[in-house]
Amino acid sequence: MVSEEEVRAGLERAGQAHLLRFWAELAPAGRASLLADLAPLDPDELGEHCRRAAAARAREQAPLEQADSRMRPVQPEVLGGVRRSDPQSLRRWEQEGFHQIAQNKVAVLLLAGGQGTRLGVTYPKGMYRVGLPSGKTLYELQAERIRRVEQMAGHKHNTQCTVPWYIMTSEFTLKPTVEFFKENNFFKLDPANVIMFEQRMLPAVDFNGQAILERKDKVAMAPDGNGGLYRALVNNEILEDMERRGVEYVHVYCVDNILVKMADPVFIGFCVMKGADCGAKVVEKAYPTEPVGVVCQVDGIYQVVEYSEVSLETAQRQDESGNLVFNAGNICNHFFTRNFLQTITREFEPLLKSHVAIKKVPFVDEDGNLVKPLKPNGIKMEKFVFDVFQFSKNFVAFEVLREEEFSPLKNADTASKDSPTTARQALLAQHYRWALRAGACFVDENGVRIPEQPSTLGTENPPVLCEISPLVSYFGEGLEVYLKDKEICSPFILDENKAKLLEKA
Ligand code: UD2
Repeated sequence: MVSEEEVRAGLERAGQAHLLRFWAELAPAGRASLLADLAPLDPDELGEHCRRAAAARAREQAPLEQADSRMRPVQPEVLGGVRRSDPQSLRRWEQEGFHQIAQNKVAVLLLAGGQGTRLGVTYPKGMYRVGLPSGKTLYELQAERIRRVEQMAGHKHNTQCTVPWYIMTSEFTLKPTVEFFKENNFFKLDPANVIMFEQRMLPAVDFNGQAILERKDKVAMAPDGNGGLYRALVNNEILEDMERRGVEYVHVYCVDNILVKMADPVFIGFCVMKGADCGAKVVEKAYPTEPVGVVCQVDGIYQVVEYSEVSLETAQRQDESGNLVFNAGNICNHFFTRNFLQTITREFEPLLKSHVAIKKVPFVDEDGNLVKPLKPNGIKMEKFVFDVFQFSKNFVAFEVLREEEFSPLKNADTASKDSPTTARQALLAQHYRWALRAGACFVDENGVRIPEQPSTLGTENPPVLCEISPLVSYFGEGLEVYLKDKEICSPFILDENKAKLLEKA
C-alpha cells in the first residue's frame, strides 16, 4: 500500500498537490478511497497529462483548419461494398470469411467502456432494451449473433468453432457488465470465451492544467477514450491470449449499433483477401452533420476525421453531381490483423494523438462546496480507436447499406435521431424485409392480408411487428423454410422454438 507521504511527494512533483487539500478533514474511509484513486497514477505521467490537456485546449481550433484543407475522399481502389462489388466477389469474400471463422482465426472485440452520457442511463449501454417484442438487450442480440455465426461457419466446414468475444470495459462498466453476463448465464456462450478487461481512467483537468477534485475524497476520472484499447490490450495481455487461441483477425465494434454483424464473414473475407492489415466499414452519410467520423485521406494517409473535428463547410462540400465529397461515414466497425495490433502496441501507441473534449465536470471549490458547473470547465483527453489507421500498410474500406448495418443508439427518446425508437424501428423493418423476401404473407387478427411495403427502411414503423431471433437467421438467410407462403399474424416473434414448429407445419 502506498503511503500518503509518497503520494504527496509525487503530486508535488507533478504540480498537483491540491488534490490532497482536504486530507486533514477526511475520515479513514475517504482517505483510503482517495489514495486508491491516486496511487496508480504515475506522477510524471500525471504532470505531463495535465500540462498537455491545458495546452491542447489552448490550441484547440488550429488543427481543424489544417486538416480540412488536406482531406481527400477515399479512393475507389481501396473501397469495396455491398452495392459497389459484383455478386461473385461478395460470395467469395463471404466464403473466405466463414473459412477463417471455422478455423478459429476470428475474434470480435467490443468497445464498451463509454459512459453513455447522451442516452442518460446509469448502467452500461449494452444492457439497454430498446423495446423489442422479445425484450432483448443489445448484449443478448450480440451474443446470439456470435452463436449463429459460429454455427454457420461450423456447419459449412463440418467443424465446431469459436469466435471469442473480447469486451473492453472501464471502471464505470466492468462490474455491472460482469454481473449482467453472469445473471444471464453468458447468453449460453462458454464463459471461457468471453474475455472482459478494463481500460485506463485519466483525471479530468481544468483550464489551468489542474486535475479536478470531484469530491473531497475523489478525483474526477474518465476513461481514456476508445483508443485506450491499445494500452488496455498490453496491460491485460489480450494479444497474448489471442495468440494462444490462434486468433489472427479481429473485428472491433462499438456497443450501440443494434444492427451490428458480429464477425461479419463478408467484411472479414474482403479484408483478408485484399491482404489488408486494417479496414473500416463505412456507410454513406445520411446528412452532412451526421455525428459519424469520415474515412478519408489526410496528406495521402488514410484516417478518420471525427465529426467533432471537421468544419461545417467541409462536411457540406458537394461534387458536381450534388453528392457529399466526404461521404464515407465511419460506423465504428474495424478490422485489424493481430500482427497489426501487435505493431501498434509495440511501436506506435505512444504516438497516438490525444483529442480534447471540453465538458461540464462537477467539482469541489476551495471551501469544499460541491459545484455543478453551468458552463464547461473541464478537459477530458481521449484517444480514438481509429487513429491507428495512419500506420496501416494496406488499408481498405467496405461500404455497407445503412438499413442493413447501422442504427446506433446514442440519445434518449426525446431526440428524433439515434434513439431507442429509431434503433427498434431499424431492426424490425429489417426483419420485416427479410420475412417478405422469404415469401411470408402477413395478415391481421381477422385473417385479412396486410398490404406489403417491401421498401420499409426503418425511418418509420413497419406495417407489422416481426422480430427474428439471430439464432434463426444472421443476415436474412434460410428463412424460406419457415416462412414461404405462410400466413403470418402480427405480432410475430420467430425464435428457435417457433422455427421448429413452423418447419414441421
Ligand atoms: C463513434 C465514432 C464516430 C462514429 C460513431 C458511429 C470514435 C472515436 N468515434 O462516435 O466516428 O463512427 O461512433 O456510431 O470511435 N468507448 C470506450 N471507451 C471510451 C469511450 C468510448 O470503450 O473511453 C466506446 C463506447 O462504449 C462505444 C464506442 O466506444 O461503444 C463509441 O463511443 P461513443 O458512442 O462515445 O462514440 P461516438 O458516437 O462519439
